[in-house]
Amino acid sequence: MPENTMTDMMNGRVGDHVLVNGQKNPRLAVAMGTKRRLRLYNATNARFLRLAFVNAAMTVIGSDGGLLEAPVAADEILLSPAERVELVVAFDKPGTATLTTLDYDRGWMGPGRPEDKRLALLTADVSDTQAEPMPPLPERLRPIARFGQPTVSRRLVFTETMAMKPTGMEMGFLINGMAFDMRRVDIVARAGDTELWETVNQADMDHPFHLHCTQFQLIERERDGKVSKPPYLAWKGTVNVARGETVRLVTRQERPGTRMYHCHILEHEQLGMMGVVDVQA
Ligand SMILES: [Cu+2]
Repeated sequence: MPENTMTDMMNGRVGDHVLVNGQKNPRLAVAMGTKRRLRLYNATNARFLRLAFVNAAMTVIGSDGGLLEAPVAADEILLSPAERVELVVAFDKPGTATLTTLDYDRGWMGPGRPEDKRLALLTADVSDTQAEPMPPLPERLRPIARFGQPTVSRRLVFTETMAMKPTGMEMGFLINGMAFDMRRVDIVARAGDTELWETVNQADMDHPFHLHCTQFQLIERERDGKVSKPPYLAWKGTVNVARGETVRLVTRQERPGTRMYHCHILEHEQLGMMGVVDVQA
């Protein structure tokens, strides 16, 4: 494999092809009226996938952390690196139905922004023979417990720096002005405490934020003073914090020990965008 270029270091390395289960645009044969449950996991290093299904209807039934409370119809889904979503796709029209990408600007830096729209990821050939009728989705999938009032709040500010080093320009990706240091504890938390984490992206690129050893619930997003609530309650392990955006989430660590939180783009995490939380009993 060739070494990372400067563009790879800045944006996170993006491959030339997007594969689904190791194949380029694999085909699926289904009868008209079929519903299929698809689990999508963005396992790319740094490609943001804004997904749509042409000629098939998507219903979201799960997130990173399992089932939602109820199914939610979706025209498009933004899946940042490491995010997951679980869908039921209804193939009701004969012909081809394609899982495709729409344009999404994640704040690409420098030249060589890859073409991100109209990539055919998966194609279904829908026959005109009617499938056996399928049962409707249940109205309720499972309850999701809401957190109580947080007793601790934290603020994590993401920034990018560029410095001239003897080896050339070097990017830095920082949380609260600091690059990752394995020997430093950034946050001391107590097991069982409900915590509000405010992640503030003051950088020029989106950063998919991941927290280890637990899950969280998204509370709200804020941009230019405008607050928006998420369309549904879900357990999450990774959330995209878009450039210029503040994302508030609530979480609780149950197990004592030290662990990391970080941007899930490997180059960003390697160049500093990671911290240590020490959870005490
Ligand atoms: Cu990042």
